[in-house]
Amino acid sequence: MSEAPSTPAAADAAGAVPRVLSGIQPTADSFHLGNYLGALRQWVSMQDTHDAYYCVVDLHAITIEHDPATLRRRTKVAVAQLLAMGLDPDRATVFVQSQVPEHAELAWVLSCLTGFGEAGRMTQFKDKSSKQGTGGTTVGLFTYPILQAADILLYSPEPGEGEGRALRVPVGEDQRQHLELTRTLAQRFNHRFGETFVLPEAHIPPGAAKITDLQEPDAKMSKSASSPQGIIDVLEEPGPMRKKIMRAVTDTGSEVVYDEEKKAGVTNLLRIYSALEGTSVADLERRYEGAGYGQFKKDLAQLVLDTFTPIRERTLKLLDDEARLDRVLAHGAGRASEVAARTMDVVRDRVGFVGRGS
Ligand code: AQP
Repeated sequence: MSEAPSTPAAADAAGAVPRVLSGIQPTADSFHLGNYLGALRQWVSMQDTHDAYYCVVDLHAITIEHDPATLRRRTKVAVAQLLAMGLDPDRATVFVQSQVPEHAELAWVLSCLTGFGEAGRMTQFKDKSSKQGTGGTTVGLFTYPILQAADILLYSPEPGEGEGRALRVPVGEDQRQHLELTRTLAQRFNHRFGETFVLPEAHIPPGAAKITDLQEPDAKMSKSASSPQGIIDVLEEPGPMRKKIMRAVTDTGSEVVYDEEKKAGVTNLLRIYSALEGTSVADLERRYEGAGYGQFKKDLAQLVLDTFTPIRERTLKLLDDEARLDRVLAHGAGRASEVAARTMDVVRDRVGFVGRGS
């Protein structure tokens, strides 16, 4: 692994390379189709055009009850999947959040700038806490979006060097509100302590921003909330994967047409098909006119299998070489730490903390 990205990222009109930062939780034994289409596919393509930082956010994963050995295993499986999907540790900085302690430090500073009511308005917190119940809801779950803001702003292009540089965040639609909070906190910090953070921009893919549950097409496909029949895992065996798609909820009709209100199930499948194949929904509707749901689902299942089988095989191979994964992570943590440490030096100074050497 070389120290600098081996493929130069494309510069913008001002000659600066835009930066990209995103994270994913290691909260399941596999990522799912929603993660892939809503976020991860963009991570891979953006490594060629951006100065890319991608992290597995294990600090976020402990906001709900967890088992230490499971978390450790899932973190490794997450990294292996990211590499198997095409992330190249020479072109993108791939790292684990807890290996860069500045994430937690900046989160504390930002939490002291966040209103209690402001944090309480986050809809993801409301959804997740209502499922956990009062007893199971932690303060960490409440402050989750503030840690996410820290994840992003730590990689804000440097003051001085950073002028004109963008900070992009590829995420699904569900993260839009958290991104807005991040922008608000960046603005608040800049206003109180001087220009420090670039305001990040959400990069939400049109069409695939919200993939829904195969059994409950009005709900988001989710690692923690979907039933096994409602979710397509990237690492799923071909047989069950095909069956789930064939059994996906549709309506009583037979026409393959896009209608969010009346045909939420078929609409979700059309979105998936369109995103995976790169064909417009209108073209798919024409292709399947009069064909019925059976043929449509069969072809979609094949498309999903063709996409995920090579990723699954590469992931399993990567997991056989733990030493290599550890080397990738050490390399990624080193590169991420350089940027994070520089940002925190500025933040500590601006906030008024006394430096060690002074
Ligand atoms: N259904 C989805 N459609 C499109 N994008 C999605 N993402 C998640 N679900 C969908 C995007 O995947 C990225 C990583 O998500 P995360 O692991 O940080 O947690 P999440 O957003 O809360 O996703 P899950 O699967 O529902 O995880 P759990 O159950 O652990 O909370 C994000 O960019 C997200 O937008």
